[in-house]
Amino acid sequence: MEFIKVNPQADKFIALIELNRPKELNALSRQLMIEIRDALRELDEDDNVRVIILTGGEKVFAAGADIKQMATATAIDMFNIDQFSTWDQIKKTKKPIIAAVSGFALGGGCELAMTCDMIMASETAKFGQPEIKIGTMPGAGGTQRLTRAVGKVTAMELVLTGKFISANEALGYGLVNRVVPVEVLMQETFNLAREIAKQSPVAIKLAKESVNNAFNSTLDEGLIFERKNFYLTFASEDQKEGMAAFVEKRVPEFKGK
Ligand code: DAK
Repeated sequence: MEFIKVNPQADKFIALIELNRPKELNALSRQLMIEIRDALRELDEDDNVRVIILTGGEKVFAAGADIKQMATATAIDMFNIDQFSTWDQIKKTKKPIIAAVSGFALGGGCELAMTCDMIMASETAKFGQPEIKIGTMPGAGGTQRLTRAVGKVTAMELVLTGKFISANEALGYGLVNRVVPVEVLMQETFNLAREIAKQSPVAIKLAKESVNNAFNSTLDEGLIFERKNFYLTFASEDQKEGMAAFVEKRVPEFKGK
């Protein structure tokens, strides 16, 4: 891996992916996105991983797709390069992914954070979809995920002006889970990951799938989907263990089975 660092056991059941292209402000080159895709595939299959944290480090999350790489591309070049396979893998990952965002999360960087399941932000985080300023528009879900997260008028303003918002504004709009001082961002992100990692991995994956399904279905369809996944948890050893532990007043030991 040239542009990311991966630690599959950064903590018990928690993997860490760190973007590592500091001179280019973690611009999301094609190679970097391929590395993220490959890392996520592996971590999703690793039984010792239950939660994945994705960060860009303290200075910057990611300043967007690599503009230098895209600048002279034709529409057909963009069409032929199957960039979406990398983005689709993030979406397909069954385990929860938490983005830890410090500094700029712009364009594809903001889209990358939004493709994750939760976003922890430092006070220095800045979010934006500035593609409009370079003559294009969001292409990796910005118009869709941002709109669902913050609502139409705010998404419209951000997408049409390209302006950046602060971490606290993002919190107000419901784009991020929490804003914390930069020095404790990773600590707080790991705390959140640990809370999730101690639950049943089977139930976590089914619950994640159900929440995400809310965006693709009517309420009635979503409720049916939820119900099926709820039933499915009763096929797991973890559900038996969780409920037995409650009755026996002890801490459950989930195995992901
Ligand atoms: N791409 C390539 N290089 C970048 C970059 C980027 N997005 N952002 C920064 N850099 C490079 C700069 O060129 C500079 O390199 P050198 O000149 O030193 O060689 C270095 O990083 C430091 O940047 P600055 O000197 O500009 O640093 P400042 O602190 O002055 O400014 C900034 C920071 C983040 C405000 C500024 O760099 C900036 O505005 N960057 C561009 C932000 C932006 O427009 N982002 C959106 C890009 S378009 C898709 C998937 C994704 C996308 C589209 C389609 N498909 C799957 C089809 C996404 C598109 C985008 O994200």
